[in-house]
Amino acid sequence: MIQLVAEPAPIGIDLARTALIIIDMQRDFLEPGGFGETLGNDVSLLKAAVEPCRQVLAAARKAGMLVIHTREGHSPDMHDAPPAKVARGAPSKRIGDVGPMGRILIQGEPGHDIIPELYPIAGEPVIDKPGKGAFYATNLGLILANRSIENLLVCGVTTEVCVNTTVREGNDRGFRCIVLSDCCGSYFPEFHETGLAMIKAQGGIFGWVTGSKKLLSAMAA
Ligand code: TIU
Repeated sequence: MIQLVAEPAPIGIDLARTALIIIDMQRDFLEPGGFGETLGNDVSLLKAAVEPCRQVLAAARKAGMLVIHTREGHSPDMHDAPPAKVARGAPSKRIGDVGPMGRILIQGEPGHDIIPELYPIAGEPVIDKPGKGAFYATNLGLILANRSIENLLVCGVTTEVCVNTTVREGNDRGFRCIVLSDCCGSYFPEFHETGLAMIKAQGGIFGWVTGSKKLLSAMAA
């Protein structure tokens, strides 16, 4: 058990029943020329989350925790891509179009892959998800059940989109979701702050929020 300083309240967690889940730290969201940029975003805003994430990933590996990575994207035939998702908005390139990192948000393309700093190692499940939430149309719930996981430490991008959706899904499934604020990022700083505030409001309506330094010092104690 470790005792974590968190908001709205401290929480004790058993690391053997805790998974680190790193959401969509893909080149398509973090590097120029990918999906994030096609939507009109400044992708450099997500960079600050990389180093804290890397430190938490190293600590989780050292502690022998279950580490799960997710990637948002679609199969090359795009049968799993809802037309409403592909057609929406006025992006410079749509999902499936060819960009500098290959086809936008398509599995197997360079842009779909996880950034080198956080690259998965052997034994770490990588969940390919067609939606925002990591539970939707994936086997994440099965993987967590098979390892008797009760708590999720959540990192990744973007705070108000795929992180928030996954936390809400996890909360409804009974997981204690603890979001590491500096390990998440958004193209909209105000959405990052509000996204975290929504999770921890009302006594932690969706979960807890803490920072990587608080987690790392609790794990070292
Ligand atoms: N992973 C994720 O958050 N997908 C998005 O599309 N996010 C945006 O903020 N656009």
